[in-house]
Amino acid sequence: MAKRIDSTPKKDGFRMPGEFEPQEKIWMIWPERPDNWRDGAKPAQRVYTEVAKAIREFEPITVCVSPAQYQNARNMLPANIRVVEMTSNDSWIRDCGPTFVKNDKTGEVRGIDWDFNSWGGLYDGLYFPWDQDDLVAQKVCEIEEKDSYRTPGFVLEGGSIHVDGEGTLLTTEMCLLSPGRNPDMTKEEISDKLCEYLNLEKIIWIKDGIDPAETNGHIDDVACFIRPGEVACIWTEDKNHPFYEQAQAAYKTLTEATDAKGRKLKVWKLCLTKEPCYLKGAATIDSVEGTLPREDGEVSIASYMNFLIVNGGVIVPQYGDENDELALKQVQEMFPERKAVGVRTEEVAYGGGNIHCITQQQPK
Ligand code: KQY
Repeated sequence: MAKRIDSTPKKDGFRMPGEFEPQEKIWMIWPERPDNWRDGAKPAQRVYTEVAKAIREFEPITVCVSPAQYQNARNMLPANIRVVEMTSNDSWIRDCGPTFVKNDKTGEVRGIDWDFNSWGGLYDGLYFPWDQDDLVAQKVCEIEEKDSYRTPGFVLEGGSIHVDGEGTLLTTEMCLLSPGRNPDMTKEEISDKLCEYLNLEKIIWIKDGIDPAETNGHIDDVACFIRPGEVACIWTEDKNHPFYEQAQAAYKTLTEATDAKGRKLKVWKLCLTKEPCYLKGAATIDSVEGTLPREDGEVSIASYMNFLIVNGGVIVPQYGDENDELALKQVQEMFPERKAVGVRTEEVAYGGGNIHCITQQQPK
């Protein structure tokens, strides 16, 4: 039986592990909504299947699917991938699913069920309603029989944070201080909340992300911990690149930062795509009130930083860009002990996300 716990992870001795720590499994949600995904989500379903198969080479994976898509997903996904029926509003489990925390003494894993409001609620959220997405964390914890913490009134998405598992968190001011999340809380109050729930001593604030219109600048497009004391950061020397300023500023912040243990960080550079990823097939995306109109040629945010670390591997987004090979090589160099595997995911970028934000890891 999974219970709600009326305490905080820090008080109970739980901490959020780094993504590079051992994992039990990965969770995904099957894409289907035709007002986000082009061509009735069929190309996205094929790409999600490729991502799921790549992950399954390294560890178990569960895919959550609506009743309407259950049979299709079950038939498209290999038998060694678990499929469970679950209603949702879209397919972004990193953001609406639970953040798992672990007690190192007992080995117990629990979930944190943050409030989810579609990346900004009625202020600048991406779709309405989001009530079913907001239930995903609770449902995953029920299925896994993991007790969970609730944070009523406190909005957070998993893609807006990265941790080193040793007391340090990376995030952006653009996202966490955005008016659509927790407008009545100060930066200090937000920091205190994160420290209490994720068991942290230090937050490194990067100013801006690269997708203000979608997630208000999630950190997972910009930088992440690859192991304690070491981070990867987007990088370009091309002054005309649309993300030049953000990459330079993030790199400077990280090279000047120390972590919770007082270490100076080793910062690895990860290239950006040479060319922006332009949306194609916008005319096949249903137009409905309450979602942003879409047009061919608009820039889809495509960052190699949105890779997923799994047991023994790293699943790296590829976009058919000149820099795909270089990005894969750079990630492989960061993780000599893991196998870097590229998967073409421009289709996911057309829907507003990438490998990291369509997956959630459950620690061992
Ligand atoms: O975390 C993400 N990148 C999700 C973005 C959702 C976009 C919905 N169109």
